[in-house]
Formats: sequence, structure tokens, C-alpha cells
Amino acid sequence: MTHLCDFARLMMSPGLAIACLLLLLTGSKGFKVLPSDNSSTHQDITNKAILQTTAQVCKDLASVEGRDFTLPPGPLTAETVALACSSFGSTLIFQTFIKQISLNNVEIDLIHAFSGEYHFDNEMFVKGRKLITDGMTSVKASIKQGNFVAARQRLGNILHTLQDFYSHSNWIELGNISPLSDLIRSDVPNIGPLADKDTPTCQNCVGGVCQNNILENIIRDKKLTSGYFGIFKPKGKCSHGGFLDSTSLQKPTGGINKDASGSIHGYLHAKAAEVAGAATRELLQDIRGAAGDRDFLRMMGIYTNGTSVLCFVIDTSSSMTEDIDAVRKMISFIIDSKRGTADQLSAYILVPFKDSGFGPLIRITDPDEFKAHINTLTANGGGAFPKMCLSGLQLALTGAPPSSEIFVFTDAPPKDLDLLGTVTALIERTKSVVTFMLTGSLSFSRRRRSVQSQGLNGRVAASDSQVYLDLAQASGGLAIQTTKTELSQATGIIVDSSSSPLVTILHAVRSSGSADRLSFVVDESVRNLTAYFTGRSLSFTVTSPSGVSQSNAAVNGPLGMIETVGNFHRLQLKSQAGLWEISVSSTLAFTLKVVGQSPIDFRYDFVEVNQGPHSSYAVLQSRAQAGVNGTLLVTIMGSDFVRLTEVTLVETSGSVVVTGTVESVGNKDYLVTMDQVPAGEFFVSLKGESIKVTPRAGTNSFQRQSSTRFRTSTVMVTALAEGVLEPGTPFSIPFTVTTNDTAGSLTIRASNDRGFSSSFPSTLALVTGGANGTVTLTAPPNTPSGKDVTLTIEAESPGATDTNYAVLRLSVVSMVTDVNRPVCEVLSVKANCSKNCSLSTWELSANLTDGDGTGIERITLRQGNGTLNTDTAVDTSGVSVTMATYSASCCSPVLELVAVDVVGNVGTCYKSINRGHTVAHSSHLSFIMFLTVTLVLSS
Ligand SMILES: *[C@@H]1O[C@H](CO)[C@@H](O)[C@H](O)[C@H]1NC(C)=O
Ligand SMILES: *[C@@H]1O[C@H](CO)[C@@H](O)[C@H](O)[C@H]1NC(C)=O
Ligand SMILES: *[C@@H]1O[C@H](CO)[C@@H](O)[C@H](O)[C@H]1NC(C)=O
Ligand SMILES: *[C@@H]1O[C@H](CO)[C@@H](O)[C@H](O)[C@H]1NC(C)=O
Ligand SMILES: *[C@@H]1O[C@H](CO)[C@@H](O)[C@H](O)[C@H]1NC(C)=O
Ligand SMILES: *[C@@H]1O[C@H](CO)[C@@H](O)[C@H](O)[C@H]1NC(C)=O
Ligand SMILES: [Ca+2]
Repeated sequence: MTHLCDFARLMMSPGLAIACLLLLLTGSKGFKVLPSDNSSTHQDITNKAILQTTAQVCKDLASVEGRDFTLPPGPLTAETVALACSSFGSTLIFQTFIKQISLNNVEIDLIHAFSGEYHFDNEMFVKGRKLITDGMTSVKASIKQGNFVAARQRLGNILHTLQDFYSHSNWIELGNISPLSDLIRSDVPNIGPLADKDTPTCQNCVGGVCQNNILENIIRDKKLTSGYFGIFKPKGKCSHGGFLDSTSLQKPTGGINKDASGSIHGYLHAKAAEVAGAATRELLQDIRGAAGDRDFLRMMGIYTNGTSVLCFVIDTSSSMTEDIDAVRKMISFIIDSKRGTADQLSAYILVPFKDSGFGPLIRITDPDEFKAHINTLTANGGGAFPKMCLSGLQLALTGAPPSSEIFVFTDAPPKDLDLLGTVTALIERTKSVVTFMLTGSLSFSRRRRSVQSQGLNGRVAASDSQVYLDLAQASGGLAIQTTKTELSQATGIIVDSSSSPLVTILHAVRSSGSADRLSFVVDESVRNLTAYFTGRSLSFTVTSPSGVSQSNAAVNGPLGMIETVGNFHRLQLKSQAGLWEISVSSTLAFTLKVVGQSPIDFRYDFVEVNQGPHSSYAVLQSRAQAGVNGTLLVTIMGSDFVRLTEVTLVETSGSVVVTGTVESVGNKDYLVTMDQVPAGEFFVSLKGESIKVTPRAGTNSFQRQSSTRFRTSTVMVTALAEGVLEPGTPFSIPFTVTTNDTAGSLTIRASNDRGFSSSFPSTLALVTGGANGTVTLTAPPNTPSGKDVTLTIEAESPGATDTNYAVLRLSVVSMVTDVNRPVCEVLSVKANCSKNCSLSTWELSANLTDGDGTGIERITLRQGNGTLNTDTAVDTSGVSVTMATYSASCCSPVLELVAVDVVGNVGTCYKSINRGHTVAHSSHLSFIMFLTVTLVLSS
């Protein structure tokens, strides 16, 4: 029975629904998710372990590359670690990714609340370990394919299970002070010894104190057991414990969990949390070994070459020749202007499309290589006819990191309009910002505008471009309509968007002409304040906090420069903290967006919450439900010194609809609850203040707005995919739809970004407000392990009045049969170190092999800045052996070699010599060395 509540909802069973409610109240099991006392939560353990491991990786890298590494004293933060990693610009993204992993950790308590294996309950050790080791295989395969989003998702999931072992089993009660490494190894056939099903493990807890309830013989024989949770347990077994775990009232009464200091075995909570932290680091180190240091840091968000990506979706039909030339110029300009500055881009992404096809997505990290690639791009075939634009955009949205800036260039409407719902869903889920550069029939040329564009041409053009205008608005992007010849003058917007860290301060959209007065607060952290206006018949006046005004007529005025291209106006303002005002008057629709560069930003998600003693939450992968209460999880990024004071939902027109109740829940997280989430489309707007004392009053508040607009729905779609797709094997994803409609039928659409074959019911009849269905997805047999696929399941209410979706990112992972780690045999060590270490060197040689496994793919130095040489030969039994020789200065006395096989099993060789001691080389010594190394490998 997985996820009892969904099950109850599906079966429309009141009994089960009550059980579900009760169990939700008892809450999830495991280290807590929301802090209540000074106990360690899953987030605390995860954050700390990631910071420690990332710092270690940067330290090792620095040492191997002969650089200095310094960490300031005091607790690690994303800021101090990013700085120590020489990647200060990565702080925001590092924080975001840690948060993402933590959210994927805690969601297990919500979506798998009642499956014992996810929490090592009910003595489910074999299944629990399989979840971890299968997950590790999947994480490693995803990293290898560059699919870091999928890697982080699964990593967070398995860390939950790993950490729960230390809270729910008797490992700590057995006196252990270090992790059970076998939990992350698939080459060890068994863990244990385990107490078998018929062996009693506990006795009643007596009195209020419960310290010695695990049976003496279990402790003596070092047998592993864990607590049972729920309604029934076998005879003589321990319970999880807690006042709503019914099994804890059955003999033997009590329980053994160490979830918090107030838990029944709370006296061991601190120890359990500490060992869980060590176990988390151990798992991260294994992933790091398989990924390699650079990719590990990339997965965590520590980038060496800038943090943002620039993503282009380009129409390459013959009518686009001029546009592509302009794109070439823009890209050259951007690359050259960023060369050698701190503000570089980490990657460039390109997705081409035409009338007859689209893709593939190309991702290039080297700027010159990207320039060269763009230069080979030619426009041919087709013309200004409808194109596969949305298919290309779908690929970009799933292939670019979340919150990317995406630019679409086209001169024709989309012909794949069936993807409109999917693309909108992906924009809402990824929070990427899509800006459209529309030319040709999609633009209003000067001539047309001068004829007032009321003719047929004008109206056709307006409706042709409407889809793009809507998508731009939904994403918080702009729709820039210009002539082909003027296009290259719009480069500024792309330069701004590729500068990090970009934040939105205000975004207002008016669908018809009006006169407005808008104000916004700019704080002292904001640089490069820029206002964008789109609109064809527009006049505006901007007033700075000190009262200086500039109108649109002053191209180079006291506040800044105004550039105009087609319907687009960009005003670069001289940043000044305080209250700004913009009055706009327009006879037609217009948009206004104010952005700046600031380290203070936020992320937000609607979450499904279960309140109670052990609350948990999971990010909704769908639109939030309208008409009922709802909760937003808001995290302040970038600064430790700001406090959130107000969160509102604002309509695109700018009027406030709902103000939420803000509650700080630690880790810079806030839960914002709303009694009734309104129906419609909204931006999230927030206000906060600096908690550092500022000299001048009135300048310590800040304001931010979400760039993406979100929509609420009365249709709810939930889908749960368990496990991974195996190439060639159909995979079922059950889903549930609920709505307040009671009759009629739902229209269902499912689409994926890889073109995998899928089947699903195109309509579902409603049965008392609900329906369920299944999407079956099959990855072709030749799909490489580690590919991911993003599936969007859409449900439209009867009469097409409302839609919602569920977006799932799934991994394709092949079964792994090679579970063994590469083996390292040290053959000799020659260390002739004199007192002055810089005058002497030492050497080591070793044979490394993967036996009959998948073979060694990579050998790297993790510690030691000497010289490593490798040479591969095939021995007499046909096994490939890599001979490694290493020599280093005696001042670098430690060597750690990492050998990784093709599927990511990691073996290491460790050797530390005494610097300044003379060690003679002898066969006896090398035998001792061999023992040492073998010990390290199996520890
Ligand atoms: C990072 O930047 C340096 C210097 O600009 C360049 O040589 C290197 O290839 C870049 N690395 C990546 C991964 O883009
Ligand atoms: C942003 O502002 C800084 C100074 O605050 C300036 O040096 C830099 O050139 C600006 N960047 C852009 C893209 O305008
Ligand atoms: C939402 O509403 C339900 C029923 O009206 C209530 O039981 C629940 O506590 C509310 N949740 C929150 C987070 O306020
Ligand atoms: C469904 O809910 C919405 C919003 O609460 C409401 O406007 C609509 O009338 C409801 N529909 C039905 C069939 O009850
Ligand atoms: C959901 O699926 C189950 C099993 O196929 C079925 O028995 C049940 O009636 C379905 N529920 C709804 C609301 O359609
Ligand atoms: C190390 O590997 C090489 C190449 O296969 C082989 O010739 C040599 O005998 C190996 N040494 C030992 C001690 O196994
Ligand atoms: Ca192997």
C-alpha cells in the first residue's frame, strides 16, 4: 500500500480517508522535517553534509592543482563554501540546488509516508538498501549524461532513506558510532546479521523512561532490527513509537525511534543525527568518485565559469536568413563583452526548428565553439509558414536548467498548437523566462503602424503572434516585435538577461490601454536597474527617489538612456535605493518590467503540507487548487541578513488579491498560508527588510516579484511514478484527476520531450468528481542509461473550462550487472624522504583492474599533487590491467587514487608516507602496503 491517502482518494473510501488523515496527523516518520526544538531535521543533516563534502572536494581540487584553500572559521554556509571554492558568483545557485535536494529528501515523508522500505521501518532492510543502491546507480548514470536535475532529484530521495536508517534501526543502540557502509554497496551480498522474522527483539518499555527495551541477546549478538509502524506488528518486535503509532501500544510496548530529542529514544537523537550525517557524506563521496570532481561540483551548483546559461530556440527556415545573421552578431557581441569578466556563462544551448521538424538540443560550454556552431547554422527550406516552434521550445524548457532565460526567434506562428498546454505547464514548473523576438508577419513594421494597423494585415498579424505574446507573459518574458533589419539592435535585452544574478522587482501587464501610476522599492543591493516597456503607443515618465524625472521623449536624460526597437523600450537607470515611480499612459496593451542585479532573491513553490507533530511537505508538480486553502514555501536566497515580512498574490494588473500569513520555519524558509487560493493567474510579490542596522531610515526594505506567472485550477492531477524506466520495457504511470464537476468526461493529453512512444486514455469519464488513468511510456531499447524524459499529463475539465497537469521527470536507467569496484594493488613504494621534504621525492606503483567487470574508465588523483602516469595492458587471463606510477615531492605525503568503472563503481587507493623518514623499499613492506590498501578498499 503506497501513499495511503491517494489510495483512499482513489477508492473514494471514507474509512481509508480517515485512516489517512489520522496517519497524516501522526505525521511522517524519520528525522523531522520542520524544526520544533533543537533537534536535527532531514534538511539540517542534508545541508550540512553537502556543505562539508563540497568544501572537501574544493579543498582536494585546490591541493591537487597546487592552489591555496582557505575556509573562514565558524559554521559553513553556502556563501563561505562558494567563496572558498573560488566561485562566489555561484552562491545563489548552490543554495538553490541544496534546497532542491532537501525538498526531494523531505517529500519522501509525504509521497511514500506509508512504505516501510523508504524509512527502514518494519525490518525492511533488504528493500531499503536496494532503494539506496538502485538510486545511486541512477544518480551516477544521470550525471554521466549531464542530467543534473534528475540526479539531484533522486539523490534527495535516497538520502532520506539512508538517514532514516540511523533513526529507525537499532544501529545506534548497538553502540555503533560510524555509518553502516554496506548500505551504499551493492557488491556486498548481505547486510546484517539481521534479526529474523520470528526472533523477538524488544520488551515493554517500563515507566516513562525507555532506554533498555531492546532485548539483551539482540544487543549482544549485534543483530539488526528496526521499529514497526502502523497498525499491526509481528510478535515480540520493536515499534517505531510515538503517540499515533498504534503498534507501540501492543506488547512489547514503546518504541525505538530517535527522530527528535523528544522521541521515545530521543536520548540517542544527537548521536543518530551525527552518524546519519557521516553516512550522508559517505554516500556523497561515492557519488563524487563516480562523477568526477568537476561534475560533482556542477551538480551542486558550484560553477567555475559563470552560472547562467543562454538558451536560443531558433527558426531556421529560409525566410530567417536575416534574423540568423542578427543572432550571430548578438552572440558574438555577448561572448566578446563577457570575455575575461567574472560574469561568464556556464553554457550555451541551441534548439533549431522549422516547419518540418525540430532539434536536436545542442549544449556547448566553450564560447568560441558555440560561436563557430552558430556560424554553421544556415537558414534553408520552408518559409514564413507555421513552424514546429512549440516542439523546439518544449525541448529547451526541459533541457535547460530551471529558471533559465530562453530566447525564441521566429517569423511565423506555431503549427504544433497541440503542445500549448504542455509548454505552458513546463514554463510554470521550470519558472524559465521566455522572450520572443518576432519578425516578419509577426511584427508590426513601421509602415503598417503608420497606417494605424487597422487593416486586415494588422489583425492577422496580431492573432498570429498572440500565442507568443501569451507565452511571454506567462513566463515573465517579453514579446519583442521588430523588423528583421532592426532585430540586432535588441541585443541589450539578451545582454541584461545573461547577467547574473538577475532579479525581478516589478512586472505589470495591461491587456488594454490605460493610464497607470506604479511604484516600487529599490534596495541598496540592486545594481544595473533596468526598466523594459513593450507597447506600440506608449508614453511614460520615470521618477527617482530623489525626485528626478525623465520621460520617454528624453532619449538620453538625467536618469539614463532609452533604447527603442520596434515595440520595445529599454531604459537603463542609475540605481538609487528608495521609492521609484513610473507613470505610463497607453492606448493599447503594454507591459512594464523592472529588473536589476542583486544577490537577494527568492524561490517559491506551492506545497502540499501535512501539519501535525511531524509535518512534511512536497512541492506540487501541478497547478495549485483554487477555492481552498493553500500553502507556499518561500525561501529567501542570497543573504543571511534579510527577513520576509509580506507575501501577496497579485493579479497581472498589479492589484493585490490575497495576502498570506507568513511563518518562518528555519533555514530561511517561510510557510505562507492562504485561507483561500483565488482562481485565476497571479504573480507572487514579496516584501522584506534587512535585519542589519542601516544608517539611514527607509532604505532597509526590499521588494521582489516572481517573473513567472502561475495559474490556479479546480482540476487536480496527481501522478506517481515509482522507479525508473528500463530501455525497451513499458513503464506505467498511474494518475488521478479530481474536480468539482460531477459528470461528463475529462480530456487527457500526455506528451514527452523525447518522442518516446506512449499510450493513454484520450478521455476519462468522471465518477463522482474523480477519475483515474494510466500513461504507459516506453523508452526505445537503445536509449542510453542516464537519459531523462519529462512527461506532462494534462487533464481538461468537461466543457474545457479549466485544465491542470502533472509534470514528471523520469530517468531511463539500464539494469547494472557490474556491482564490483575496481581493485587497486600497490606493487611498490619508494620513499626516501630527507628532513627537508622539498629536497626529496617518493614514488608508488600500483596495478588497478576491474576484473571481468565493465572496465576502468577513469583514474584520477583525489589527493596528492605529484605526477601520475598510467598504462593499460591485458594480462594472460585476458583481463585489462592499468599500471599506475606516481611520483611526488615528500612535501606532498598523501596519495589517494580514484578508479571508476564504466557504470560508476568507485575504488580508491590510499597511501600516506612519513615525510622526512627514510623508508627502504622491500617486498615485505610492499606486502604490508598491500594489506593497508585492501583494508581501505573494503572499509
Ligand atoms: C572556463 O573558462 C576558461 C577560460 O575562459 C576556458 O578555457 C574553459 O574552457 C572554460 N571551461 C568550461 C567548462 O567552459
Ligand atoms: C552593472 O553595473 C556595474 C556597476 O554597478 C557596471 O560596472 C557594469 O558594467 C554593469 N553591467 C551592465 C551589463 O550594464
Ligand atoms: C485547510 O482547510 C482544512 C479544512 O477546511 C483544514 O482542516 C486545514 O487545517 C487547513 N489547512 C491549513 C494549512 O490551514
Ligand atoms: C468549481 O469551483 C469553481 C471555483 O471554486 C466554481 O467557480 C465552479 O462553479 C465550481 N464548479 C462546480 C461544477 O461546482
Ligand atoms: C480507480 O481505479 C480503480 C482500479 O482500476 C477502480 O476500481 C476505481 O473505481 C477507480 N476510481 C475512479 C474514481 O475512477
Ligand atoms: C601488473 O600488471 C602488469 C600488466 O598486466 C603485469 O605484467 C604485472 O605482472 C602485474 N603485476 C602484478 C604484481 O600483478
Ligand atoms: Ca566493476
